[in-house]
Amino acid sequence: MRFLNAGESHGKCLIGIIEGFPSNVEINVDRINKELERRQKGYGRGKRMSIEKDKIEITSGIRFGKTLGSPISFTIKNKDWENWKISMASQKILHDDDIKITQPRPGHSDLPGIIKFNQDDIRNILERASARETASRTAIGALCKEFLRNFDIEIHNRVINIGGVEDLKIAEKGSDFWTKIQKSEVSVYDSEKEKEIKNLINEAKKEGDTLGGVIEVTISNVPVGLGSHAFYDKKIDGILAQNFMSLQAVKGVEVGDGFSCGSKKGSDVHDEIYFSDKYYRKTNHAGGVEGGMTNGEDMVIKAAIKPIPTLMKPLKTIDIKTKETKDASKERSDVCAVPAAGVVLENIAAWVIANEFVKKFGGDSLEEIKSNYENYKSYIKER
Ligand code: EPS
Repeated sequence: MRFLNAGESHGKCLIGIIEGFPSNVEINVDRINKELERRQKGYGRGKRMSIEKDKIEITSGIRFGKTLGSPISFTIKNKDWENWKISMASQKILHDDDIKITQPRPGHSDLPGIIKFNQDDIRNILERASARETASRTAIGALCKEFLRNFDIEIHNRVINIGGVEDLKIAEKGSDFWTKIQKSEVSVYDSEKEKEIKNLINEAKKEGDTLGGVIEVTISNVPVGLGSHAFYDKKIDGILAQNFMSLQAVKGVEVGDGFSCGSKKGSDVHDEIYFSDKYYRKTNHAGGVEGGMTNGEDMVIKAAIKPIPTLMKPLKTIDIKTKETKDASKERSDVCAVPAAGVVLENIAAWVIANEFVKKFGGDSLEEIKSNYENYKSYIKER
């Protein structure tokens, strides 16, 4: 499968196309819209989210609620476009030169972007760099989740750190674990930590500052053998890392114990192998990946999100027109978008897993893939 997306933050709409999606997959549009709604929420979001009400409009590839095997295309409207028709017009229209943004934000794509693309208005870079783009990637992932449902593959995320307040509690990981996290406004399990984090966000907002954090994504019921040890671009951890790093503001990705492996001994890092009907491990330091392949345990991937570079109390920068020291530009923005990023990462993971699944169990229709998958499962039972 492959996908393309397009759209500026304050343009008319976002667009996505997926090619190679199998036929006969039932698509529940309400569930896709629910994912889009989840992405819009989270404590610390700015005013833009009260303007938008993201909904997918399918324009091809689905008939009577089932995929056709032809390219699936869709749009998501930017309601805010009504307020930006002049400053984001595609036609050559007369406009005031004052609308140009010339004070790049440290940490943003502003400065490298204008140099690389030979622009003198930072808006020509920031519009596409904006995390608004992630609405279309969420929709693409949500379509993939519809496919993965057929194989009981589940993907969840939780926030384990915002601004230094950590929620690492997993001891009582019961049946309500994910439901409780989904209900939390900052995607944590511990309600005390939630309060602490919300206070921290309020403080950062007052100070004109922003906050980042760490997200953990868990993928369950993945069969052994997605990805491959045999070639660098087939290793599933490598593919996941590339896709996770491509999310705006991600500065680090860990699989399983990740960076902490560096200070441990081999005997504390590697998960011993047991057998009872099937191979299993009692620990999961590897995060479900060994040698670039899934090993049948839960896949656990973390991503570090830097604080958003748009500060209401701006950092110093250089004006690209005058070369004078100035305050960095301010755009309406979020104080903390970590919970939203968690939803996007879930859906990015859905894209990667669905794609790998289709590669491994290849076929044009859902039925064909299911039959290949069942064959593989019976083969695994014999191992
Ligand atoms: C963003 C800036 C804000 C965010 C936006 C990402 O938008 P605006 O400049 O319109 O206030 O709200 O996020 C979204 C629009 C979204 O849908 O997630 C940025 O500069 O990255």
